[in-house]
Amino acid sequence: MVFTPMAAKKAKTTKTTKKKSLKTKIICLSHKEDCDGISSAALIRQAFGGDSLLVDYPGQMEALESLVADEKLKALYICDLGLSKKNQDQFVEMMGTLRKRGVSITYIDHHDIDPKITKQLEKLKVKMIHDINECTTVQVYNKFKSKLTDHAAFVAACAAITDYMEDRPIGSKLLQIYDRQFALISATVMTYNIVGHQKDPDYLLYLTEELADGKYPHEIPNTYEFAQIQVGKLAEMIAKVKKGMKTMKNLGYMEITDAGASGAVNFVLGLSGKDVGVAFKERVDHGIYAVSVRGSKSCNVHLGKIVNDLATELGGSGGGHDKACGAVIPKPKMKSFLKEFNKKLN
Ligand SMILES: [Mn+2]
Repeated sequence: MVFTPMAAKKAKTTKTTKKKSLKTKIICLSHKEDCDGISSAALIRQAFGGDSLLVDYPGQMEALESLVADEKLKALYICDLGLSKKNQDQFVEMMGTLRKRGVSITYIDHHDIDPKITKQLEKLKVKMIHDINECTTVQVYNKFKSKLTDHAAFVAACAAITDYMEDRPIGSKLLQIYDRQFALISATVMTYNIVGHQKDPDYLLYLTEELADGKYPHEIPNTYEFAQIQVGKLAEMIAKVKKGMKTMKNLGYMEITDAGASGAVNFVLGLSGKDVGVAFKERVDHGIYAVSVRGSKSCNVHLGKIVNDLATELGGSGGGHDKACGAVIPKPKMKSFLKEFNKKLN
């Protein structure tokens, strides 16, 4: 533009509207630890563009704080991140701050949620897409399929498999489109790449982008080789769990030092012969334990709800599904957690 006094005047008068148009950012905050979270972020990216912000449960509120401070934020999608008694009120407060600024918010999830919190979020006009019977990606697909490619159905089917929800009404229909073995191996390879790259945020973003671009896991370089290495580590884990696992009356448990707790927990469950398995790993820099919990098919209590209550009582946080959940427990309280959890399972 030629700079004339006229243009300068015009620029001045449009200053207020210019400030408004500074709000340009579209962000998807999603769960980085599993296929459902990464796949949700990929489909939101395909449908709406924008950037993905991938977090784990301990990092969830910190990331939200940075978003609350971001004046450029225009639209926020929050995927596959369940709330707990510890953080739900602060979450509502943050959503209130963002809504006051006119940020459009969509919350998509399938974890157990306090009905009181749902009501408060709905009152703030947060768009709630919440169904405990379908994984998050399947819900994202179902809601926004008009903006998505056919490949997105495949990504959603993979997420359903890894969240043990491929037998649900919508999830099972999506899986039927594909050869079952093809979907299973793709979902599994994707999972091993996600789990093995938890400390590599750039890779997780790259994976999200490739999925959003319509790539299959086998088209992304080295995914199968990487999965093979992860499988080898898991085989070593079986031997370690056999040796190091301990039991109480109602659960098996083990402290993990050299791998993720979530990779070991299914072995603790299976090899202990109990209906509940617990694996935990210290986060040295945070003074906490990251805890993973799994229940067997015959476990008939809602583990996510029990863990949410108990973790909150002990000054931590937690929650999740009936047979798969997690918690963050302050280091000195870990023994009490195991003892009390065992009691509550009676
Ligand atoms: Mn999920």
